[in-house]
Amino acid sequence: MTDFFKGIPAIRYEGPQSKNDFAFRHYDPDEIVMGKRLEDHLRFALAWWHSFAWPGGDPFGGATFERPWFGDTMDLARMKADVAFELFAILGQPYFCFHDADVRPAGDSFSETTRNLEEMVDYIGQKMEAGGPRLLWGTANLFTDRRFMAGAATNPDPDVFAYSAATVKTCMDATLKLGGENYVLWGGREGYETLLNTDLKRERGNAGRFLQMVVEYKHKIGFKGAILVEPKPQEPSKHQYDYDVATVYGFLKEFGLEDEVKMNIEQGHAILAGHSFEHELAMAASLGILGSIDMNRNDYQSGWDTDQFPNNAPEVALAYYEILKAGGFATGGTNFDAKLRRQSLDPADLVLAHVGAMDICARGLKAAAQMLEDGSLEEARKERYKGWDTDTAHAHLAGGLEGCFDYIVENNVSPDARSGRQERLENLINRFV
Ligand code: XLS
Ligand code: NI
Ligand code: NI
Repeated sequence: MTDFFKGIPAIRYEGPQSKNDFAFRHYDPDEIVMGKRLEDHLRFALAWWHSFAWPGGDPFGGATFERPWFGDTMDLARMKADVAFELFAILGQPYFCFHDADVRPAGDSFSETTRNLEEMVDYIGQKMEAGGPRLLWGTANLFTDRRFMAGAATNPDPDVFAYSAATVKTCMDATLKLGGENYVLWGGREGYETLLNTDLKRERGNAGRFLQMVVEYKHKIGFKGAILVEPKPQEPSKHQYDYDVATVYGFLKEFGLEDEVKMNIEQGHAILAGHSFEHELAMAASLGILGSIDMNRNDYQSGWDTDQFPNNAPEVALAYYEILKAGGFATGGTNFDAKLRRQSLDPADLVLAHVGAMDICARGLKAAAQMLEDGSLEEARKERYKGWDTDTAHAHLAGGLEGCFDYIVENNVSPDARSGRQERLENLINRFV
C-alpha cells in the first residue's frame, strides 16, 4: 500500500444532486440502460501511460509531475503498479490498458527487457487476481526509443523491423497471459517526414506484412481477442500511413486482413484527420470493423493531439449513439487515452479527471440510448431514403446507365429538391443532451 492517494475515498454514485466532488453524478454502474448494466455498456479502461508514466512535459518544458515512482528500476515499476491498482480501486472501473514500456524498465539487452516485462506481467497478474480490473488491451511502444525514430515496421533498417516484430511478440504474449480482450497497434512513427528519403511502396508493403505476421501469431498462440489498428493522420510523423478509418480499411483489403482486424478509434485522431469522432465511428460500423474507442478530446485551438479528458456531453452523446446503433461494444470498450494538464499536479486531480470523464460518458450514453429509444432520428433518416425501398429504385441499380436513361426519358422524370431538415434534427438532438 502506498500513501499516494491518502485521504481520497472510493468513488460512489450519489446522483445528480450530490455536492461531493468525489462522487459520480451520472455513472451508476448498475443502472440498466437498454436492458444492460451501464458498466457493461461503457466498459471503462484506464490508460497506464498517461496516468502513471507521462511526466507532464511539453515542447517548452520537462517533467512537472515528479511522481515518486519515476525512474528505471524494477522496484519503481512495482511501486507504479501498486499506485495504479490503488487508483483502480478508487474508481472501480472494469478495465485498464498498457504498453510494455509503461510497466517495465528497459534492460541492457532485448532479453533483459523481455525478462523485466515478464516479471511485471506476473506482478500485475497477481494484482488482477486479487480483485483488480481486467485487461482491455495490451500494446507495444514502438515510438519513444530513438531506434524507432524512422518507424518500426516501416523502418528502412530491416533489423529495426525484426526488433519491432520481436517486441510485438512479447507484448502479445503478455496480453494473452493477462487475459486481454484485444491487442492494439497504433502506428506511432509508421509514416514519413519527407518523401525525399522515403520508399513509400516498400514501407507500406512492410507494414502490411508486419500486420499479417501479427495475425498469424494471434492464431498460432490461440489469442481469442481482437486485433485492433488505431488510425491517426499525423503526429509524431508528418504523414502517417494509418490516416483514418477509410484509409486503413483500404490497407486491410490490400493485405487480405479485412476480416481479421478491427479499429480502435480515438476522438482526438478523428479531429486531426479533419473528421468528427462520430464520422469515424459510423464509417467503421458501416464497414463492420468497429472495435473499441480511445475517449479523449482535442483542444480546438491547438492543432495537435492534446489528449484531454472528455467533457463535452453533446459530442460524447453522438459518439455513443453510433456505438449503440452498431450494437454496442463486443470486445471493445471506452479507454481514457487522456492526460491531465501539466499544471494539474495533485493526486486528487488525477482522480477527478477520471470521475468527470466517466460521468460525462455515462451522461452521453444515456442520452444516446434515449435518442435511440425515442426513434425520431432514425425515423427521419428512414423517411429520407424511403424511395430506395421500391422496385423502381432497385431497377436503377440493376439497369446500368442505359436503364436509368430509358427510365428518365420514358417517364419524363424531373426530380425536385427536398429539404435535408438539418436544423429540425439538431433541435431534436438537443432535447436529449
Ligand atoms: C497516440 C495514441 C496512443 C495509442 C496507444 O496518439 O493515441 O496513445 O492509443 O499506443
Ligand atoms: Ni492519441
Ligand atoms: Ni490512443
